[in-house]
Amino acid sequence: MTAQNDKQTLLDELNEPFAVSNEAIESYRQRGYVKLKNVLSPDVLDYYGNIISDLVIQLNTLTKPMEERTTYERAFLQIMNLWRENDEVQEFVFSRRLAQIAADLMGVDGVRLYHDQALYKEPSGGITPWHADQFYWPLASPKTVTVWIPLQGTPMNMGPLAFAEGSQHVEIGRDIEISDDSEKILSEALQRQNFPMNDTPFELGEVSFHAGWTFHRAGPNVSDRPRKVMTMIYMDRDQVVMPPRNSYQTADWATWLDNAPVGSAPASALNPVLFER
Ligand SMILES: O=C(O)CCC(=O)C(=O)O
Repeated sequence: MTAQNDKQTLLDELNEPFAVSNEAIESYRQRGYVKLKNVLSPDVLDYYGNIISDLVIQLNTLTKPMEERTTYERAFLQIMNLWRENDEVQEFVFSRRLAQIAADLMGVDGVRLYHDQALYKEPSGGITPWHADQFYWPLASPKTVTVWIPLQGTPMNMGPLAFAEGSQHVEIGRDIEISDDSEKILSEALQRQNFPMNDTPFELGEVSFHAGWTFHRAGPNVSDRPRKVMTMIYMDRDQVVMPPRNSYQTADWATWLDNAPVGSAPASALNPVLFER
């Protein structure tokens, strides 16, 4: 096989359909997340993972020692919208397969990209405190979902993503940013309400999808390897921009939605439709 054929095989895999079972869809809707095995092959993860890692190293500006960082900074290196930096990363982020799964889970006819982000938890990196992502987004409907793609198998000592099952259904803690406070307040509130927690390893090729209002966290990385993760955030194609409710949403509106008019669909070049039926 030529290198060109090899590359085409990887691209085909990224764009071919993936059958999502009714059970997985039902589980996502009830629990607010789902973990799916064998969504991407080791070859795809290796090829695109290397390109993403090179870009993370190139673009990262967070170099101060762990002891001097805030809780948020200790959680991960966070590099956003890599698709705009590199054509091959764009191929990965624009995967029709992943966007189709997002559409199936949300039960919508099409999805747009909100933004992508690499989240690299370094060895000795700290916890990711409990939070819900949609606190940061000026989006009217809860039809948002993040795919969390570990670029290596992720055992417990690397800090896999963990979920409070069903927590998207209750309106607690929707005004709390990621912080020591969010960890304390939310872990107490979630325990009080008896949400079961799913905190389990990820096999290579396994990914999770979690809804914008599902509370999630991750443990520290106590291994000697970086926990490399790529994520894409999708929204319903017909999602509507709402007036920002906090300073983070004001910033997100400009950065990720190109200040699309309130009340309209976020339809600028920053938010391409990645899948449509
Ligand atoms: O990777 C992590 O530790 C946190 C990920 C997360 O919060 C997210 O993708 O929404």
